[in-house]
Amino acid sequence: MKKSDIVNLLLQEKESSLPSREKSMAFAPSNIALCKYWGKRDSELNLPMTSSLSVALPDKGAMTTLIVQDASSDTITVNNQQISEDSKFAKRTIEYLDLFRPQKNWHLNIEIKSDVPIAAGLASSACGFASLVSALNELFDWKLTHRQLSILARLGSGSAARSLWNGFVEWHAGMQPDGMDSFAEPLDVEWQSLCMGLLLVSEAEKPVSSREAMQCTVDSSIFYSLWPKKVNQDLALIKQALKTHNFSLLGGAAESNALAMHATMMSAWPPICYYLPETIAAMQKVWQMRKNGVEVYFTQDAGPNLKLIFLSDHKAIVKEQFPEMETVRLFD
Ligand code: 2P0
Repeated sequence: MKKSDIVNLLLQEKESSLPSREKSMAFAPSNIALCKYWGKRDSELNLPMTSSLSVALPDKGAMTTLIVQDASSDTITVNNQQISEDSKFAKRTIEYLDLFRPQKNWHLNIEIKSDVPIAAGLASSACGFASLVSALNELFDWKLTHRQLSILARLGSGSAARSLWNGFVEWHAGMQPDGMDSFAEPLDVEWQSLCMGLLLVSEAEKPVSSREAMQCTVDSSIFYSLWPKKVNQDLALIKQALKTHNFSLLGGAAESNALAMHATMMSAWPPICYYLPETIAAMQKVWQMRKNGVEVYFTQDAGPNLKLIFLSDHKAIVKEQFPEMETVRLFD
């Protein structure tokens, strides 16, 4: 099955394929997975091997503005800088837009304002595609549900399926070959005292994209066969922790899940290692703090940066240990 088949399925009942306005805009938050998405069962439709669970960063995301333009191609600007059509980022965006063009010669000016560095393991593609599909929904007045938008966002980037909501979100792996049961949903949980801190080790573009890293891991790591089992366990623990506000359970399961994901990468061939020396040093500091009775945990995505997880009572002491950390808002 192709991406275009899914788009046709979801948009077949829409009366007109032409946009109902000239301009639209939409914001989507980035999201940090507490239980990770790592590996696909279908790489055309970005169907995951397992479910995953994230928390949104409502102040870190992407605002996409779309303006219909009378031109021979699309133009893309990111934070007011025009992006070359030949760049990886532009190619991926244009290819995604091709799925929705009413006519071949129909083009857009796409302005993306992003609070997160592109491709540094801070979910820039998640908020990018989620805001893009939400802006398309406005432009064409499709009136799609968030669940349907989650499916369309997934076609751009898997983790984008989770970026349609604030708060905790679970992306169900689903089982159908067409992926119509692989969408995300918000969880009815709030946790005001839960804090997250971004520890930027490097903003440089990652040497291996998460897409390539995931594929290489699935194809070559002997440990990958254990990953679905690990996710099932961690997902259950994390959901229980959210329900009961059990912070030790949440932090432990999230940290262990991230470490296990990186272990599958290191056992891939060619090996994939997103750790920098500073990443390891920060991990050791976190472990030392826990030994000293300060409950702080970390999670790590496909990049060297860490996200620290702690409760508001410990904010001052964590900040003292990691002065360079940026605390991000999770809830209103
Ligand atoms: C996650 N990551 O759950 C995991 C953890 C990175 C590490 O989802 O190929 O950019 O576009 O579906 O979504 C990053 O992978 O990959 C990611 P594609 P995506 O957040």
